[in-house]
Amino acid sequence: MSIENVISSAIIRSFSEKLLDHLTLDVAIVGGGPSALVAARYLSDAGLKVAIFERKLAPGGGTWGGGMLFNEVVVQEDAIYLLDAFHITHRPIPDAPGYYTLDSVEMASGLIFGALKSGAKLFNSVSVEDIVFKEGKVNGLVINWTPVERLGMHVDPLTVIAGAVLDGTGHPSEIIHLAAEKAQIKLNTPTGGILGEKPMWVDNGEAQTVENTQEYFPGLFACGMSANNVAGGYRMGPIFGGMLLSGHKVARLMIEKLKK
Ligand code: 48F
Repeated sequence: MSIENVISSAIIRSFSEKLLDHLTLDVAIVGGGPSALVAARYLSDAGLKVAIFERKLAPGGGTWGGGMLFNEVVVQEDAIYLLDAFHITHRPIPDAPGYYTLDSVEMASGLIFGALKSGAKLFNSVSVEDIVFKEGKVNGLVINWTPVERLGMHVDPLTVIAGAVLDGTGHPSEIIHLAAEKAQIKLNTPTGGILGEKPMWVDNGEAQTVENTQEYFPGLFACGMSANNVAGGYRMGPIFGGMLLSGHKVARLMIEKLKK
């Protein structure tokens, strides 16, 4: 075989094997933002089969650009153990004890590397366009290539089946929206619906991101800004401790549920 076709066939075979091996999952994660990447790492460390489906070419979500494209972010003391676990460098802010700055690109790449090294698989440029909903339960995801979605091509999707689904889609809570609207389910919120994100209130938003991280319907969890949007939490801008802690919390909740 020519080297050209050695390369092509190796890529096609290797990708196909990876996808085939991940059509049935313990956890299907939608979105590769910071909270989801932390969750992916701890879910995989617990021996669960995990895949992340990320719409964009590069996972990392809202981490890359720091604050207003200044590529630094802030993390508070409570979450520093997670930065250490991913070997991400941080520096104390001299006049604000308990707060640290770090390079947002190192954070994004460190979280991605840590999640994948733990065994989670990433399918990028893949958009989740629907859920599999059978016998009153969320059973998996309906996926398609992002370029197909973006070009509005009339191409049918494929599916993956999962023991549980994690909505890590950030501010829009896309998967919980789909579930609430299309499957007409009642969510585990005071109204049974999505309450919607509130404006900026940094410390409150950080605390609520962790509090709001939970199972919103059997088999359907949310973390990060998605959880805040579902439960009506405040936004917080470029401080990321709450996101990291939310990812760790949701991993613990999902492990507990799936190992029962
Ligand atoms: O929004 P995002 O970074 O998720 P997060 O973990 O973190 C939020 C922070 O970045 C920031 C913040 C902190 O102060 O407020 O916003 O909650 O990443 C969400 C990822 O999900 C992908 C999207 O491209 C992004 O990378 N995503 C969204 N919808 C879909 C999706 C979908 N339907 N299918 C696949 N990926």
